[in-house]
Amino acid sequence: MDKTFAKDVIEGLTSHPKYLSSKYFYDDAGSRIFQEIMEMPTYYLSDSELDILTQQSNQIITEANFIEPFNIIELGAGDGSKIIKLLEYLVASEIDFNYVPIDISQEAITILSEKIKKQLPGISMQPKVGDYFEILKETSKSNIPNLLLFLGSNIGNYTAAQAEELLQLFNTHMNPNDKLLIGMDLMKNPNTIRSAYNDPEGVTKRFNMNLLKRINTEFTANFDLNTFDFYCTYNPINGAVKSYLVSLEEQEITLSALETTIQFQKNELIWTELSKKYSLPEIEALASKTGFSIQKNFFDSKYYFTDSLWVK
Ligand code: AVI
Repeated sequence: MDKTFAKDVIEGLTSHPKYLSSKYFYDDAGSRIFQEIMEMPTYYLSDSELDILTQQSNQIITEANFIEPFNIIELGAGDGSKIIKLLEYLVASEIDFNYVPIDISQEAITILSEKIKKQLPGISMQPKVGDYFEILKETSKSNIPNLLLFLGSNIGNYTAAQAEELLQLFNTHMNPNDKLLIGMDLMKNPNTIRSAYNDPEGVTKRFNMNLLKRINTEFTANFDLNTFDFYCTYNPINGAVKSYLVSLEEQEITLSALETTIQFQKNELIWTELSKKYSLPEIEALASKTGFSIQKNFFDSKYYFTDSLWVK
């Protein structure tokens, strides 16, 4: 049993209001549903970042100005769909680099490795499954420069305090000449943002519901998915998309393996995810608060998203 997950589930479901962390969405089934989300036309984030990396990989690498060889360390690499254009550019330009994708899902890393090997045979790659910081501790010992990638608006899933803590930790594990390329989703027409998360096909709903399924499997719980719904809101003032599961009835859920029962009122919420959208001044402030400065922002053609290059 994953003891941290167990502790977090008990803590979250016995709190008022209830919450669960979206970091637990990504078991193998959840990672697969997330790939479906990335393919949805309304989920513009993937297209925007793909646009940046297709059009501007050359400028990003020129701007980073590394002595070769260098490492590209991708935190939360997923299925590799975000990075492929950058890797293609590096290979085509005969640049000497080593790719280190890191993810918590073994299945995602296996899919990624096979895909990259097939598309870019001969690439130097060391895929790793596990905790970012354990792996970063090791890579920071090497004396070749590191370009850290934290793409896909992954930072948006952290609260302000968590994001600061995480970025400060990145900073601590970076050598003076290392750089960070961080993907951040920008504030924009609120309807565009709402459609990305409130999809009519219900894929995002399934993504959230999968967390209850996971709890059923891992802790022998009896969540009946038919008695829960999905709800999400976007607040254009603070840029927060917040996702919830809603109990459709008053009910008691038993988590047998954790010897815990949880009471739900009718329409009671479980907060499952924050997806934060940033303004440019907020990005500046976050960088400087965490020991970085922005070297350059790379925007997509619609100005929906930035891959922001940060230096220590
Ligand atoms: C991984 N993360 C940046 C996604 C997001 O947009 O917050 C996860 C997601 N949640 C619902 N749709 C996609």
